[in-house]
Amino acid sequence: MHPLALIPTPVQTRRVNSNGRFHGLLFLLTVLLATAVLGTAVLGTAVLGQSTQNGPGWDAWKSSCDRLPANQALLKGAPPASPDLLPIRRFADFESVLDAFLALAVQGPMRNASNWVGSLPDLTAFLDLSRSPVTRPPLPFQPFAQKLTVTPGSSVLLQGDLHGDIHSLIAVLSHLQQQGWMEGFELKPSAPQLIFLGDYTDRGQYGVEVLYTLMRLKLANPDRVHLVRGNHEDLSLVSRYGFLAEAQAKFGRDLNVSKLIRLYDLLPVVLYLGCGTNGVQLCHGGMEPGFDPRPLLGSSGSPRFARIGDLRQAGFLKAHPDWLKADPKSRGEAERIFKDFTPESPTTPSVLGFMWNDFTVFREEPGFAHNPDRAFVYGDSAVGPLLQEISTPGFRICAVIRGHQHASQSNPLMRRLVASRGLYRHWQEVPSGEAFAATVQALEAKVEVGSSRAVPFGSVWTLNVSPDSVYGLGCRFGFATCARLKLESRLEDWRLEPITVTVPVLAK
Ligand SMILES: [Mn+2]
Repeated sequence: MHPLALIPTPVQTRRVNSNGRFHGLLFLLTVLLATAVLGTAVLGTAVLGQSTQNGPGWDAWKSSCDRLPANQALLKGAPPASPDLLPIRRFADFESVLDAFLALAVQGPMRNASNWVGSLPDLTAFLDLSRSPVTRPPLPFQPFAQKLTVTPGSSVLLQGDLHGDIHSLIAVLSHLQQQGWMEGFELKPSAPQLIFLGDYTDRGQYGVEVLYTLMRLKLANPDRVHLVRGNHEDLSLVSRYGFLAEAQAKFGRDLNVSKLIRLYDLLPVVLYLGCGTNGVQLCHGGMEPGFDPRPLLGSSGSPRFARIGDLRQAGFLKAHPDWLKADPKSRGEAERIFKDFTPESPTTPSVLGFMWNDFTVFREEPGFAHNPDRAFVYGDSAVGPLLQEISTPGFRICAVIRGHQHASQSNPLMRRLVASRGLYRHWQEVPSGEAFAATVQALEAKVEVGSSRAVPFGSVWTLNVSPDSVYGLGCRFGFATCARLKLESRLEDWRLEPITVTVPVLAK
């Protein structure tokens, strides 16, 4: 059966409800039974010391990906690629890169207990590649934060959701090569570091190829490529939204699900990037007031890691009686919903905000609200004060840059993302009938569209999702965006620059 036949109709991301999880688990059980023979016996055989020579060179890889039909063409009913056309035909070829990626993660700086701030995770379990969320005993959920510092004058490139869109990823990387920043999979010494903000798979048909490309990038540039964990880097989501079905259709019985999903737990759910005494929160979703990053931010050295541990959302409210005081309805909602808990998964007993939460579009919308179909939504009045509270004198978190908030049908945020060249700063306008209905064309004259933008304190930026997807098709855009963040000593001198790239397969 071809992958397309297995994959459910794309719908907008929803928070996993008990029904959804049940169906996901049923599906997962089927997949696990099918792979039980291979099971976990092959785990722990990680190939050590492999770096860049794990597979085809860049040119060969690119040309084999270029032959694939676009997701948009498949969505419009075009016949899928024959299995012979798939760039990776055997799980073993994917697995050798996955093994090297996992080995790199557990042998890298996370292995060293002195790089962890605060209470350590159970490193024995955390670094044990024979365990995963589906082994017995299961790998415990131990999400973690990472701090990274760069020197003034540095820049990083940020990429939003890819969702199985290999054509956009290849187009962006090709652009970086044309800029002289990359050669093959390798970043040149003068190039910005690459930071990917999660949601690599699901919804598009090429999650396998996207993940493979990202792992190759990491292996070629271990200290300069960073993968953040999105809400789709989670077993229950990939069971429901297509990636496991895609991988099973491509690799059949050889697929080792346990090993495949093992990598998610080795990705930070938030990356605090610092420069001098200022920094930025980079994550997939949004705010998580239950986590206090100050010990991590105040630590010396880079990179440093901290376990998220217990979330103390109610504790945060109690300690900050003034937060949202001017907005009693939002404050009341937070008091009703916030609790102190130990996360058991990204969605239980409540969502992990770094992976799941959202932001409002307009100024003067509520500071805090709960979207029962998804997660918590933060407004302008909540975020600035929250950033102040979780900063330290030596590391002020000035802004948030993230992905995640996308719809396959045109809505106010999607129109703003398209109008602002794929990089939208929230809260530029106040709500009105006119603003809700504004077209992309009208918005181009209203919202920031420049190629170099200041980063004010308290600003929140959403990066657009890649276009070869239900999103590009439904919202009628065909360009991919990554953003270059230039960091200097003074926040006033920071700049965010959207880089838009044509995706050739969509221009045909
Ligand atoms: Mn997401």
